[in-house]
Amino acid sequence: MDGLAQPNDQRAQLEKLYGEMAPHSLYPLWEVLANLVTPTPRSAAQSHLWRYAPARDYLLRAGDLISAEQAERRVLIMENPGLPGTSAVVPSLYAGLQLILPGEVAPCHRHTQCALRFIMEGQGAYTAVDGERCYMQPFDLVLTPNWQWHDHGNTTTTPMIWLDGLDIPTVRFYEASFAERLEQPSQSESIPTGDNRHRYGRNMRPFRASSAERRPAQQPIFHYPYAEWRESLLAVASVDAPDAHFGHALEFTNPASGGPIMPTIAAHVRHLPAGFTTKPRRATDGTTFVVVEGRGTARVEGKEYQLQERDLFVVPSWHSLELEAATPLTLFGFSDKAAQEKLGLYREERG
Ligand code: 1HN
Repeated sequence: MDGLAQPNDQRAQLEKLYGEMAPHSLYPLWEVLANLVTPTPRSAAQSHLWRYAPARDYLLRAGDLISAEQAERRVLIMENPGLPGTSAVVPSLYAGLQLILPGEVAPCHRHTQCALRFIMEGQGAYTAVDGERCYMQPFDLVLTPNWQWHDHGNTTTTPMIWLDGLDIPTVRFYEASFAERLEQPSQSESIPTGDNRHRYGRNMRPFRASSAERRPAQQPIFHYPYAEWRESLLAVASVDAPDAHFGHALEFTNPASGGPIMPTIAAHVRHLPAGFTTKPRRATDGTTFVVVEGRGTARVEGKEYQLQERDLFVVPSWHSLELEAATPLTLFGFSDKAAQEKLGLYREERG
């Protein structure tokens, strides 16, 4: 054996080898290993703030140019500036702002992507999910679980705008997208409004899997009203000392599992008393936030964002977040923590 080539030769000979292998779809791991298996996460995503007022103006301009029916869904994608061309807010999730104008219908379809809606503005337009209409109020959380028929309609006199959060990039990654349209634009209303909450939402369920079952066993609830989560969060805040990293925080749960709201997406709300500053914390779930109430500052890896009501911002994986509340500050957030926990990947670090 002559041993390995000398350094000068080695590079040239390796390059020659790579050149000959590449047409055969073979590549050297040792050239890319350090980028494939990093000691800590290196997100390509960036932290970013979307001010609500200008986003709303663009959305209303789109409303003058294209109907909900024509667009199928009239949505401005909140694309992460570090992930151009991906329609992703973090690598696994999608976020967008959707507008439905008075009299409009966003036609009925279903798909394997699951969706949440967090209502930003308007009063009483509906989302129908598998035959049941849910009339939406600001800051309600509404789910459209995987493969459930859904359409939206606005029978009110004012525009309705909400945040859509979907696992589109996750489903794309797994190459598991299926979708279909219903022939008619709206599904028929076969179940009375509120039925999901009456049957499954009050720590009750139909007795012994009886004929009173209306919803899929794994996703019984799809409406989490603001009036209820706010009351809970403020009641907790009035008796507990704030957690150093979160303030006061409550997660939305799926009563079927006691776990996160959907298989891929988790969502929570948090409340910081006026003047409270959190200690820094980072986690592997990049999180998209909505400012529900109040003003404050978010510091993400040293970058400062001034927060106002209805602003939206994203904190990528393993980016340290500190929050400072100028007034009482309430945030909604969603992430892929649900999927990461199932895969044994979720980690956090508290500073
Ligand atoms: C969708 O079905 C909705 O139902 C919103 O409102 C946004 C983005 C991509 C694919 C499907 C909706 C969507 C979407």
